[in-house]
Amino acid sequence: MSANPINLTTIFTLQRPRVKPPAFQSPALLSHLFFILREAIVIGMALNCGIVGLPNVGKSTIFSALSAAPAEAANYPFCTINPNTGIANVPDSRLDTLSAIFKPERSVPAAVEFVDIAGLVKGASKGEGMGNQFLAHIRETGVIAHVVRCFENSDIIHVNNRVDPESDIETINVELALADIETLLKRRERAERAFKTQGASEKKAAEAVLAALSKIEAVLENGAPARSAGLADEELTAVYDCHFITLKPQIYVCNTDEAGAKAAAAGRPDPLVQAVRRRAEAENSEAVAICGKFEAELAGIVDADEKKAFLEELGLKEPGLASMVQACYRLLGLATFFTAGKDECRAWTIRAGDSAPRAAGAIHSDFEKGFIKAEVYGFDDIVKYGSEAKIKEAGKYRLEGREYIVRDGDVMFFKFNV
Ligand SMILES: Nc1nc2c(ncn2[C@@H]2O[C@H](COP(=O)(O)OP(=O)(O)OP(=O)(O)O)[C@@H](O)[C@H]2O)c(=O)[nH]1
Ligand SMILES: [Mg+2]
Repeated sequence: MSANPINLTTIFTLQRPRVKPPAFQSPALLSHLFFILREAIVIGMALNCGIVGLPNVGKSTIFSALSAAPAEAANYPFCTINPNTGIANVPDSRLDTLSAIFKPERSVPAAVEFVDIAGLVKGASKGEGMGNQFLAHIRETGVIAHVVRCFENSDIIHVNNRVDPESDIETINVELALADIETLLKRRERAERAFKTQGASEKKAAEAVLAALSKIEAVLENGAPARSAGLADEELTAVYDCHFITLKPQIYVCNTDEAGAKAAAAGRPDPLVQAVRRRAEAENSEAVAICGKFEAELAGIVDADEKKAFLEELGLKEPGLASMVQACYRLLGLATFFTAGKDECRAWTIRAGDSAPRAAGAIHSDFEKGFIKAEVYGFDDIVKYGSEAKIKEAGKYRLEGREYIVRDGDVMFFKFNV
């Protein structure tokens, strides 16, 4: 069999076949669906993220900056009454560097989908405010970005009339846990009914669901998130259809003023940001500090030099939004590899630890099925040597096989047979 290199651009224009979920018939099928959906996070839209927080903390401002889409942002609580979905590019300066070297016709970053919902308030799960009805819109996202107000401004109303990140976080997390308890109770009722009325295999499935639900209930009742229940894969599969919000990884986004973002960039976060960081660390999560207002203005600047000058004002190397997206990647255990050529330079999202054929499958399933080998070099190599020819001369251009575990930042070219 001879290697059959394919012009990647012809593949990129192909429509990716949509994965059709199997019917919910048996635990095995359900488990299959769970893994297909987990795959979809990696293969399809790459990553999607739901934005939560109290009203008026800057969610829509950050959302607009992310997607450069006009979500309404206004100085009154509950301004957002319709969920907004936007697609943002994953900012990655490595892709810019590759594009500067290869000068391709197009440069395609990875994408993240963001869903912005109305602010939640204390009592949301009992119908207070407007946020609760929108929680459904974030149930199917992969990660939650919890925006916390860390800027003082007496002109911008805070629902509790004081800027207090710790108490704000508690309010939101309790509401999310209560929303999950509501889902849990409904699911339990269904499982109990199935247990009483159905045949042996359905009984067994219902039993598995009930067991997983009681583990989750125990933590939720203590105000802790479902993810702290430490469920095994089979248990997660059993309750997959509940889409528990607190089962998703959550990052905290401190919305600071410009001074706060500057201080955080210089490694001297202010006390409000520090409080959020402590909280995030205690949960094995991450907190990023960004100035939503600044990021929204930055997103409107097209000229690269002007953008750079604007960033330098805050002492930033890249937009704060980049650190937010990167934190989501880390939490979800995602990684990036690149394809680079004259036609196109492109960033692809995979799971950290994926093998070369799996990475090939992120481009097209045929690449994975017919995988023969991959030509690989590291992003650092192209920076160091300046061209693929020089990388080859230096003996750094590698051929890797099926077992190769892709490293974040690898530049790859796949050879395959169909
Ligand atoms: N000073 C300052 N104001 C900000 C910042 N971010 C947002 N704001 C202002 O705060 C107000 C509320 O911002 P939004 O983005 O609409 O808040 P939200 O969290 O989406 O609010 P709801 O949709 O009502 O839940 C707007 O007037 C913003 O301009 C910031 O970083 N600094
Ligand atoms: Mg809003």
